[in-house]
Amino acid sequence: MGLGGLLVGLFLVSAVLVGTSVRHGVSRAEPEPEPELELAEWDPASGAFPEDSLWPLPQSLRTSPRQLQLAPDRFQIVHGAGSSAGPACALLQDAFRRYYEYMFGYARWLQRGRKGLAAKPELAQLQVVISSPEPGCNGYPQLASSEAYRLTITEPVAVLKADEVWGALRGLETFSQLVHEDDYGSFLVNASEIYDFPRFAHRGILLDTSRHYLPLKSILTNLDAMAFNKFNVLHWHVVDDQSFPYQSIYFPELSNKGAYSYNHIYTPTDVHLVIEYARLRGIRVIPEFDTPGHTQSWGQGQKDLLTPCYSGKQPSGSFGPVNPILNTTYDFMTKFFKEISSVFPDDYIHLGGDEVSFACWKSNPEVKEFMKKQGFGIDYAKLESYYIQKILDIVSSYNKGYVVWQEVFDNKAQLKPDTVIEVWMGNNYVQELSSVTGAGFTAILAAPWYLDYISYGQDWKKYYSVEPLDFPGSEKQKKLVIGGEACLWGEFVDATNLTPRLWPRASAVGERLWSSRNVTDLKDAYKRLSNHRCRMLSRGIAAEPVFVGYCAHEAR
Ligand code: CP6
Repeated sequence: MGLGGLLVGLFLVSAVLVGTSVRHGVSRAEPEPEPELELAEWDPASGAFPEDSLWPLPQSLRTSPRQLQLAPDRFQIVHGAGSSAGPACALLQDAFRRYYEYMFGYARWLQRGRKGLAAKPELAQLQVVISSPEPGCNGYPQLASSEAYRLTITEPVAVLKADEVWGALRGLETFSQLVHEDDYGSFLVNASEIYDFPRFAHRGILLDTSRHYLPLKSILTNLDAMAFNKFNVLHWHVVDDQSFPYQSIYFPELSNKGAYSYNHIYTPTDVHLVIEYARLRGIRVIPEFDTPGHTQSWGQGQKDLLTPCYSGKQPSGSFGPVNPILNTTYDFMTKFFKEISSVFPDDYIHLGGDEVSFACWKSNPEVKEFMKKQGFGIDYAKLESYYIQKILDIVSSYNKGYVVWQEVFDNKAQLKPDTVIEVWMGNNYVQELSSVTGAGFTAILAAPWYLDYISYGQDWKKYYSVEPLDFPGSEKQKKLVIGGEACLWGEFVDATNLTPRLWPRASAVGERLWSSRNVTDLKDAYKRLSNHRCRMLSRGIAAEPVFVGYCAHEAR
């Protein structure tokens, strides 16, 4: 973050809309006994509620009117007694430093020499306690990771308890959202008790780096914004028809020929950087290598990979999807996915499988011959399934799970029961969720959240009002929906408009996937989202306005 970002960060949460709305009913999913905290009703005369800028709203939240003051030059975030993590945990040390900066910015310099604190009790420390020894600080977040945390803010110390470091990261974000600066430059936090955990385990953002190349910086900035919104999966749609920016170690010709230029690539170093930056924020990176369709760029650097299309008896000179009838195709894919499986540490790879056009396969006499031999008749969906099943077998031999777009399920491919189906077609997604989970498969919902679509007005409300489990099905089926993704396809998006197009509209999806099902009040959400957007702005994220209004920090 630049100097400007830090300076505006100082004046952050004085951006409050006066609290006229009713306080939120928050769920109490909490199994443990309530701690002893004096919790009076909030006094509306005092202005804003402390939770007025929380986003996404925690599962359980109790705040008291009792305000504690933080002195930037004394306040510390430290490892608490009994924590399985200590100062050797680089992930937490880095997070402590980051969140200190978000809360105080340059205040620690400006406040040197300030007189002692006013009559308010001081909060001296935030102690972070990790209870489980696994996965430690060097592991990667996974689908089954715990992101739960408990945050107890009382004087003289606040305690943040989490099973795993991932929960501590989420709790640090929440703590930083509760600390606000008053009109006199004091940093205050209300005594509070929060117990929080995500409603869905998979909360993703799809970025498309093929239609337009996204500089590394854009990707990293977006990872910051994801952490501010408690997203935990970057679905990296890295290659597609238009370009192949992934620099392969085994097959360098793919990007040499298929990238927009020699510079429009992600080197192995770049890829590692993205993965590590994401890990430090508790974000998984799931790469998508979409085949057999959407592969025009692959054909540039890998001879005979694509199907030659015919016009009449002659090859037309154009190419179609990956050629599913050649052994060389599978030799290539075996090596290629071996590399991908070792470069990307996540347990899952996205294998695409969407929008396969059969026209070219139909035109090719050798493909026709193959269809006959296999007994597929004229059902090209069978040929697609034949191809996909071979790819799935290759990838599972590397001990990876896989995500595929819904057509792979719709075409009735033989799928392993642990296949994850991503539902993207907008017309019938409610029924599709029923069918996918009815067949026992795990599902991710993307269909209602295509954020590359824009329209006049506050379309965040439309994204916010989606209820992912509102489909006909049993409790068992509902449990199979592991989450959702906000997709930002890249046809009309590059580094100039990526951030404002995503944020804060994706924040609406973030809260839907994190918070309790009953958090649906648009008026309350509007107030919190507007404040949250100002906070993102002050942290260096060029999030667009929710609607008319202002941010307090921008006038300083
Ligand atoms: N690219 C790829 C796309 C889309 C898909 N796959 C897409 C299709 C329709 C809409 C938006 C995006 N641009 N590879 C479908 C998953 Cl409306």
